[in-house]
Amino acid sequence: MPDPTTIVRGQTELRVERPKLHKVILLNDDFTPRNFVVRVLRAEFGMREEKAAQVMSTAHKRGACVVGVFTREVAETKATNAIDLARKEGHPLMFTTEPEE
Ligand code: TYC
Repeated sequence: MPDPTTIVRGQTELRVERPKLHKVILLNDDFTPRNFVVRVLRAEFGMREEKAAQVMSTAHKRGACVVGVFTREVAETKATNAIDLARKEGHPLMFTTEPEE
């Protein structure tokens, strides 16, 4: 956990901490079409075609790939939205989130 910082403004002391960041991880499966994975990465994570294809390919080969790092709420929302997109199209694609060390 990062050290808290104290900010002093006149009579007021504020203790601020950087929020802990969380990784969104894309998991491989044997069924979701590659081009659909790329489409989800573009739609939900704002990736360009080339980057999305790279991330998809890494997950395909290694079993998983970090998609991005966000505050906890943003990471969870993005993972949930991406899973929902896949379910709507009948694909088992999965994303997980975990705190960064
Ligand atoms: N392995 C899938 C296939 O061969 C493609 C795929 C890649 C699925 C990455 C999920 O995270 C994934 N159709």
